Amino acid sequence: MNESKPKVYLTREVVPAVKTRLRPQCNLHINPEDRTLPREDLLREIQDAVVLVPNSPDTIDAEVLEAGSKLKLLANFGVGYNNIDVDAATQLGIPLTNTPGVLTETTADIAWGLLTNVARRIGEGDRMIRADAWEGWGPLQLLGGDITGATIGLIGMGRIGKAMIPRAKGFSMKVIYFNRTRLDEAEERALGIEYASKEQVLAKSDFVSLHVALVPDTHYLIGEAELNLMKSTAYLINTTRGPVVDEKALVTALREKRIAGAGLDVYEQEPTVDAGLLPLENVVLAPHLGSATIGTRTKMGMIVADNIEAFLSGGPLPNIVNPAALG
Ligand code: 8YV
Repeated sequence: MNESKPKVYLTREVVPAVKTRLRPQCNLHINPEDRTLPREDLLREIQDAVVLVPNSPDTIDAEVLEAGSKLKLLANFGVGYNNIDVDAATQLGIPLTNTPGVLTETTADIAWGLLTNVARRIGEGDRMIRADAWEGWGPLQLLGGDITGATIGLIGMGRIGKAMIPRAKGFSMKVIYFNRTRLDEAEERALGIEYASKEQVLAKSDFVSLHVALVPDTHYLIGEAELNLMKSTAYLINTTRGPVVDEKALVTALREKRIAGAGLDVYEQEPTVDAGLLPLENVVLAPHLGSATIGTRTKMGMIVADNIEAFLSGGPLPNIVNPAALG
């Protein structure tokens, strides 16, 4: 390791190909433990880091950024960056990059997996078999909701929201959507989707899938009032960020069967999952697996490396989120 080269600190491991690419160019340090970096370690490691590669569980607030007096780049491993105080980074002149595009299909796949799993009660069946409680086929056993031909409501129509459309069309579903900014009508026609208000999407859909970024406006986008608008036979799928849904309100809605079920990949206080969710059969719980494939995590790492290399060579940053940081 060449100590004269700039220190690049990764808060978590990456696939070997990414390390092979970065090592010759920098002084690469990686959290040696297979767990979220404790805050005191982050505050220590950032002191002499020139580049920090954070992950979504790391809180990169003003205190952390100010401790990084040499910090010149935040190369986030992930597309979402709600864990980073972007305004503070911008004020300190620290550019932030992310990894858009490469996890779109993978995240839509996990949303689809949760949707099929919860509607067809696969998790419940799996638990029944493992508990040695399956007494054989039954005509009324684990009857679920129909997917083919149902109506799906997509809330958020960015890359991942759009990637849900061909999946839904493959199941002959009607697709309605709500987005802060409506698409133009020609695009809606081309995609075969209909715009509706958030309330109408909630009221009309058999499946509601969330694809908005977590920003102040989308915090608790789905709470008690919104859950009450949904059909009692409908399912909620969340693969974006936990705080988009009021988890306590969701527990109540699921417990009281005000909705049929939910498929969740994200939680309000990860890795803590509201204890009320755990005994419920009508929810499928995944541990933030949205981008977790070998191919996607490799591509994400390569985008992180692209941005670090661009920074080291003084070139433009391909995925800068806060250009104002550069003045
Ligand atoms: C990542 C994600 O696994 O990219 C995102 O926004 O949520 C996930 O794909 C996570 O952010 C890693 O830091």
